[in-house]
Amino acid sequence: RSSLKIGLIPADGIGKEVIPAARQAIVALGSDIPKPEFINLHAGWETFTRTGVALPHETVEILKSECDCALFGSVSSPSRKVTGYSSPIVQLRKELDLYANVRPVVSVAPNAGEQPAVDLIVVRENTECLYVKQEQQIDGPNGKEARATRLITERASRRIGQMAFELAAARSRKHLTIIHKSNVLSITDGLFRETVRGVPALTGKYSDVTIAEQLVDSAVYRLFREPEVFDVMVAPNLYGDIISDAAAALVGSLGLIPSINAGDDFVMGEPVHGSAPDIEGKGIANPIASIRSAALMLRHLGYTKGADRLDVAVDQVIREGRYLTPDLKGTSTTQEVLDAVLGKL
Ligand code: NAD
Ligand code: K
Ligand code: MN
Repeated sequence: RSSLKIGLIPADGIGKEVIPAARQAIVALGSDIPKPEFINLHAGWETFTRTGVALPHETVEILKSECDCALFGSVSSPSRKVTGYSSPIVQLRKELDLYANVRPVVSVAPNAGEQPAVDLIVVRENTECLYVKQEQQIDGPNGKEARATRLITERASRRIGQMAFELAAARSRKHLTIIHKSNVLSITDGLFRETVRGVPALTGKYSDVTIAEQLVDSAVYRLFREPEVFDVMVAPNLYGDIISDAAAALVGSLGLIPSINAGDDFVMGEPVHGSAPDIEGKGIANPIASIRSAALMLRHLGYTKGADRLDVAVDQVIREGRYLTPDLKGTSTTQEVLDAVLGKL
């Protein structure tokens, strides 16, 4: 590639503050990556209130036809049902078949010599489970009655399982924990568990990866008690969402945790956090999750050197502790943290 076309979808709230920061960090990589070209794209609640569409057709088309990859910020989704509105991030993951949400959670030790206590990756299935959003409400004998469909397929479980084994095999501990609740949901979670377990036999690979299982509730408990037991965790969509937010608390802030939404043909970096209405517009959102998401995206595309440089710069800034946003008990602004990172780059 002579250039790298990156779609930017800041969307709502602090997404508009942190995605521009990630863009500047990418630009600072210079010749360590192909020359970046950015394409600004719309999506989100604000787009919906302005145009009546949360995910414009044009955004999807440009991502598919022109972009090599993308960075997504965060959307504000109302908790009540709004006719015609559907979360664009959930839709985008489906449209681009970004079936894996990969979320590394790593604590940065206060000094470089110490081993981090938390060093895990949550691999979340990204296209089904309760997030197929097939909900209905009827008037029944007990008043209103609401139901939701929870979809688990062999195909989606197999490919997310394979991605998880692949990631586990590349790590030093090579340990995979399957998260489920098949003691209660024996058919749906049972299928997920069996299918993931079947990946080594099916592929004839990953014999060096050790496999464990943990029910989702006790997995959260264990995560708080002894996070060091986990290496790679693979989970259906909803459990993966919850577990990765919980893991974020262990390392200090959601503002640190990056992710990629990855498929076979496309990758989209995205901070795990939402639009944070409580701090929106104050200029104090932590840009690190987005900068790290850019690093993950570049790493996924094979630009290891650029990715490493971003991660090292961020690690240095966190360890020094001079420029930290309020979520990390600091007093710095988004811009000051970005400047500190750019200084290291
Ligand atoms: P949130 O992640 O937006 O915020 C949770 C808490 O973490 C808040 O106190 C917030 O200030 C803090 N926080 C999050 N990111 C931060 C950052 N970068 N720097 C400093 N502090 C940060 O979650 P929420 O409050 O439950 O949701 C707010 C909105 O975001 C909702 O509309 C929700 O639907 C949406 N949301 C979107 C996504 C997404 O875009 N994929 C994900 C989660 C939530
Ligand atoms: K987000
Ligand atoms: Mn979430």
